[in-house]
Amino acid sequence: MQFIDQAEIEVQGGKGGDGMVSFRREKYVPAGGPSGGNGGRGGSVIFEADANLQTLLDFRYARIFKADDGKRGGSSNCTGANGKDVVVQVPCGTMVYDLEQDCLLGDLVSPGQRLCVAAGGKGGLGNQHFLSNRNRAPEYALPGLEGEQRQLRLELKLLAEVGIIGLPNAGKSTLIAALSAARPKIADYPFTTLVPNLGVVRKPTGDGTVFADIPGLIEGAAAGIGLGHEFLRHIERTRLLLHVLDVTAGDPIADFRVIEQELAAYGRGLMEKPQIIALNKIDALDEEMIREIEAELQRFSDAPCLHISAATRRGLDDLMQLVWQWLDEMAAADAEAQRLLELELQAQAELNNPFNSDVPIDGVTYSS
Ligand SMILES: Nc1nc2c(ncn2[C@@H]2O[C@H](COP(=O)(O)OP(=O)(O)OP(=O)(O)O)[C@@H](O)[C@H]2O)c(=O)[nH]1
Ligand SMILES: [Mg+2]
Repeated sequence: MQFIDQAEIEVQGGKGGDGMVSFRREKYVPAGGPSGGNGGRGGSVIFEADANLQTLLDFRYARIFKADDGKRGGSSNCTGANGKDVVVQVPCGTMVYDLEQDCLLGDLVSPGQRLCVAAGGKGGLGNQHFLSNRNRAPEYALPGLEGEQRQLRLELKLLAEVGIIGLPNAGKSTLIAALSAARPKIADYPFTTLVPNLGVVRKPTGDGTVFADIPGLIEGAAAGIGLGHEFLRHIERTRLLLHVLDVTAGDPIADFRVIEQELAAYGRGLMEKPQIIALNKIDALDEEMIREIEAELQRFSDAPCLHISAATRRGLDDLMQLVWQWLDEMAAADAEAQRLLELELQAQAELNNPFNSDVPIDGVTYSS
């Protein structure tokens, strides 16, 4: 499957229906009043996040989305029918930007979440609205308004909690295949993986967490070399990085530094993300040399170093135990931060409540 994670499209809300000019014609009533109804509202274009979609591929082919126009108002004060909304399904993790204004309109994260990207125009008022003492027979009505029109840029950022990063050929795909049901291509040459692979890894409790195997990063990735920008962008939303390092490579320390430099050069908080180093392919190197690599690494990185062999699954249990522990700690810290925020908001609301204040407001002192 082709992985399309950016698209430019046009969306247009429907035009509102025109208001109607008409007059009542009733038997025995010589001059009936105005009875033109309002036009219906134009339909809107609405995005909806769909958990079953993985890419923005569909937007390669369909680029213009237009909602129906509202119907014009009728006689006898009948309002015209509203135009039908167009609901467009997008993958979870889609960020929607207005191209002209260069601003973020919204971020569709959870399944079912909706965002109106082009509102339909209002229907025009019918002539019944213009009846007044001075004008008993208004001959005019308002036209419906145009719907909103926008050029959008859609950008998909994967919603994975854990990002598996490393140089090409480090064993990232082998690791995600060992941990999850994902079956990416694995081969003994660099750049086997060209699009991120997602895999759901089960905790001992049975809950699933999404891991992403990010295609190999290389020197210059932060400057866009080797699709680097595309891949680094996906790491932005992960909570934890698993840095896979091939201990059998010529210079694992230099390899580690290449990735660190790219994370730092890209910025946007990638360097601040919690990181675990997985020294991979330990089945193919003697233990003493692995310890030397680890000692050297720890001179400039305080990330924990675990020894694994993704191919033979050695060390994976210990690695995952640490991953779950860190994710649990982060979730607990988030919950605590949320609880404190709510307490703070509650305290502020109480302070602002006039019934809790002795200070006179408008000359009156409230007391509870
Ligand atoms: N001996 C040994 N070989 C491994 C291990 N893990 C991966 N390999 C081999 O290393 C090679 C590269 O593995 P991949 O999983 O494709 O590496 P990758 O990091 O996904 O590479 P790219 O997709 O190119 O970035 C393959 O030949 C794997 O069989 C390991 O633990 N031990
Ligand atoms: Mg791969």
